[in-house]
Amino acid sequence: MAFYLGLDSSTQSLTAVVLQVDGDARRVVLEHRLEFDEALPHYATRRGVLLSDDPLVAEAPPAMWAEALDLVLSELKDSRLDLAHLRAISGSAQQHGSVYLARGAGSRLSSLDPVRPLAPQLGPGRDATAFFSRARSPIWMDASTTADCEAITRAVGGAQALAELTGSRAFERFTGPQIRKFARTDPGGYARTERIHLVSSFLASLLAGRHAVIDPGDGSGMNLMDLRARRWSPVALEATAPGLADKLPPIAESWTDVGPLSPYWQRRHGLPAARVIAWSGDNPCSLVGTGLVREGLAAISLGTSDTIFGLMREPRVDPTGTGHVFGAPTGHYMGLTCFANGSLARERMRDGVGGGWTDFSEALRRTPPGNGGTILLPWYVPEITPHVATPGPRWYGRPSSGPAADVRAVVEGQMLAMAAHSFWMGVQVTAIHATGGASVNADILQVMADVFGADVFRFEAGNSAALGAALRAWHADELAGGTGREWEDIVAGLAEPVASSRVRPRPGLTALYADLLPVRAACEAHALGRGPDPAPAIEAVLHRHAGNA
Ligand code: XUL
Repeated sequence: MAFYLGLDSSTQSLTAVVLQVDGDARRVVLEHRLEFDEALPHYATRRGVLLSDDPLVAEAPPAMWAEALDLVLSELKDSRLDLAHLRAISGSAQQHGSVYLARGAGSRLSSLDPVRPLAPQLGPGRDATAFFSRARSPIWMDASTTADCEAITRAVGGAQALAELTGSRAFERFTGPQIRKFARTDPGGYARTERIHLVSSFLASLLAGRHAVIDPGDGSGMNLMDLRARRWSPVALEATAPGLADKLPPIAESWTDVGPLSPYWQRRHGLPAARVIAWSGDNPCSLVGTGLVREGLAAISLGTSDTIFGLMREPRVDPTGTGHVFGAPTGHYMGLTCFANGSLARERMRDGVGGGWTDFSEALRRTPPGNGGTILLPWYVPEITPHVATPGPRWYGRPSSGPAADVRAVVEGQMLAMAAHSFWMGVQVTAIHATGGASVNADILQVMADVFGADVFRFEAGNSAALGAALRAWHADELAGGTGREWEDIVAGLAEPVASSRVRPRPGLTALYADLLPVRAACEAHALGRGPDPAPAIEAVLHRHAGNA
């Protein structure tokens, strides 16, 4: 019998999931969460983020993430599990955030004192040198690096060239632009930096007591990694900051054994010398934690923002520059596209039909698929995909017949947008795992199934990133032990959707939506000032599907 620990350091909390494996039997035996604001109020974060005068700046204290790790591992001791059986630990962390360790950090990592808690040891040392060369870490919500994005893009030869090289065009929250800003605005701090870690590799380093590697899953969120070669791109490094190659950890596969849990954790928390497996980003870990270990499966998360992601065997890059390609922890790739107008837009229409989700469902059932030719681009807030800076919904085709039709317009508008903006992944989707708040609504899932022409299953995601990390720890331990297991076997029975939740596509309606897709694309082009009035195209589709729409 063996235990595997998966941790997820997200924006607001640290979650632990313990997986018990006994032969072929596997089950989750512990789930535990610590909220940063509540458990560690002395860092004065709000939802895990430090207050800032500049609305574009978003930072968090790296010492808080370390202290949370110390607390959660001490709390594990209080569980009734016999952790002598703990074989391996891996983790997941919010992507893109960076941690700056000062000169001498490597030796301090290896000599942590088990008699004292961790956090005070990460302050200035006996010789008054700081452990961090920057006390506040920029995180994924930061949008303050537009000038750096532009400079990097220019130096690398344009947005398309950067996307082809690293998997994404330059994004403000990505680590390369953040490092460039730091080197530019605090050259002294940059010079004092021995190692720049991601949140994921920083926490793995604390556990192993030595600088850990960065895995390709999280490395691809930096605008610095050559996506295909899975190593740092000299061109991107050069475009970012001087001497950067010497400050970054090496990139190594996601199943890398970084070393045993360091003496600090063994002595302080009574843990065994378990393997520390490379950590990864939360999205790559969720890919495993939602069971998407083969091409053809996609996850759609319907939350504050809507996200679609799935595994890709080949690194195809989005030519429109809105999607991301990350490394997948399986050794493949993953595509991810994010839409800012998710639940807010749905709630707006729900309020129009009486304010309840039952009314929302009822409206979907009462209105015809295709919505009588009403097409909505639901850009109530600035949109990420496609890039829309000036918000405002754009209506096309025949006027909406009222609040119920508005409900259908928002759901169809969102599903058609997700289908349109995931074609670039080049994957024929046959099944979708739907997660997030709105995925409990079977009528929304029916539209999803009809638009994608794929079976849709509800997935109770819970702690999918932490579960993915625990499964990765198990996978890596099996590999290191020479046994090895197929990914399909690793996720079986754990990272699976609710079997009875299957929603099947209706072929006639899939044909209708297939015809509406280019029409919606024409509406989008028109709204962005790049195409003619789509009205004739909408009428033509209505005519063709007169019985359905
Ligand atoms: C992905 C991204 C977020 C963070 C959240 O590109 O920025 O999903 O990883 O933790």
